[in-house]
Amino acid sequence: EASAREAAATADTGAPTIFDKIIAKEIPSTIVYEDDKVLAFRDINPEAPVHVLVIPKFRDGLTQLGKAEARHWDILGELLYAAKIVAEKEGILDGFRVVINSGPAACQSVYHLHLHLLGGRQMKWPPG
Ligand code: DGP
Repeated sequence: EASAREAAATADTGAPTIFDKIIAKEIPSTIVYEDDKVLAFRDINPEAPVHVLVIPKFRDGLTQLGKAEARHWDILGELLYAAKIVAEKEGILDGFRVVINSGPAACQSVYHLHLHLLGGRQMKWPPG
């Protein structure tokens, strides 16, 4: 039986996404961290007390982790380090989780690479 989450998964068409509008501040979001390359904002559908999305401001073909190329090394590192900065700001350095859904089989629904930072509760393993 397909969950609503699985049903929301879409294909990677390379088209602009809602995250471009969030970066441009054309639609509102609750921003928790921003620098010249990275934006972090609260997920609209939180799965934990802290659920922040960390995204590159420039997509450069990086619709999903599965499309990463060597030229993306720097931004991939920036995203992971920004997740640590946000975890510290949110007071969850004692335990947090970072998730990247890549592609339809992982239920990716927005094709602009993003890292989910989750915490503020006891996380379980394995994930679904
Ligand atoms: P993923 O399955 O990894 O592609 O997750 C995409 C996430 O993006 C999902 O948890 C919900 C979130 N999201 C989608 N649209 C919006 C939006 O307009 N604003 C915010 N803050 N989050 C959004």
